[in-house]
Amino acid sequence: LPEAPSARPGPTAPVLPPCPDSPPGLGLIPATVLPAVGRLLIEFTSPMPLERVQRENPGVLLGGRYTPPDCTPAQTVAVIIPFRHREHHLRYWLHYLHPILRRQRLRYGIYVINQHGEDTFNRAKLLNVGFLEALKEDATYNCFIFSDVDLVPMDDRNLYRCGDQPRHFAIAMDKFGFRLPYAGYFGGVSGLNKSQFLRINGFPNEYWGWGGEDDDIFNRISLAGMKISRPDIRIGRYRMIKHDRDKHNEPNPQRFTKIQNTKLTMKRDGIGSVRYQVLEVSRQPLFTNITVDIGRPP
Ligand code: UDH
Repeated sequence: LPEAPSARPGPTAPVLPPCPDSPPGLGLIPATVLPAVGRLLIEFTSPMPLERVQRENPGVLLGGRYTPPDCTPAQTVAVIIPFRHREHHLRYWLHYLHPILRRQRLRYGIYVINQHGEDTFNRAKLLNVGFLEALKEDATYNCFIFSDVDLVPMDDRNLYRCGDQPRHFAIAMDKFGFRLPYAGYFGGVSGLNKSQFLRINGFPNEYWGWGGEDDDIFNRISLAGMKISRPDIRIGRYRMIKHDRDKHNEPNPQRFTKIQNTKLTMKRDGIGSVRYQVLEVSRQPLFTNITVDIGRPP
């Protein structure tokens, strides 16, 4: 009988070379031979059916996992998305990001951390949950990219990888006129490796509602003696999907005083103190959905 093909590489399987530092083919409009323009065409007009995204990304495995077929990546990247009631944004995000991440030759998984219920939203706490739950799924994750669901990079040379300092990716958003809104801005899309994340005790759990948590994270990084690394301003460009303010994510009036106290709070409030209950883990074709009860503001 012919031997059944094995999913696991046997002892004779070829050893793939390491993935390149600068993956070839980036900066080109996909599937064309136009000269390298760097920019991708990003628009959010017609609705994006998930079946189409699935069809166009056959290499992506259940749960939104991908491994390059032709090389061995240095890192394993968990992309963590804080989420509630943004299904149509998620479809665009998956449509644009899967091809970009594949072209970047990353080994990655996509984790949508869905806040259960209708209590006040808490972005940073969801990101802490994403860090822990991704590691439960795969202990080899060593790079964590935290991305809002409505932000799509306009240039595929903005590599979703971690480096020797925490990385801020979304530095030139359309809504801010393609500039940093202020020097210490760390919102939108950011990335830390496992040891950088643990060094700052993860993210704060006590920012309920909109705003401040990204500044608190910036403070944690500075207080830990690290520096933010950023791409070139011409490369770190993003389109944001336009939306109205969400329900139950009103601006947090405490944010201004809270960010004055990071030095005190970061020791007790963070990845070491996060309490939550996972209600469901569901492996979809293009992402893993984790629905979680994170409680409510005191
Ligand atoms: N998010 C959700 N659901 C929510 C709230 C937030 O999924 O109900 C997530 C989502 O990933 C989003 C991120 O948290 O991208 C950040 O929240 P946000 O988009 O509300 O923050 P942003 O600063 O917008 O992008 C603020 C409101 C802008 C109103 C503009 C009206 N023209």
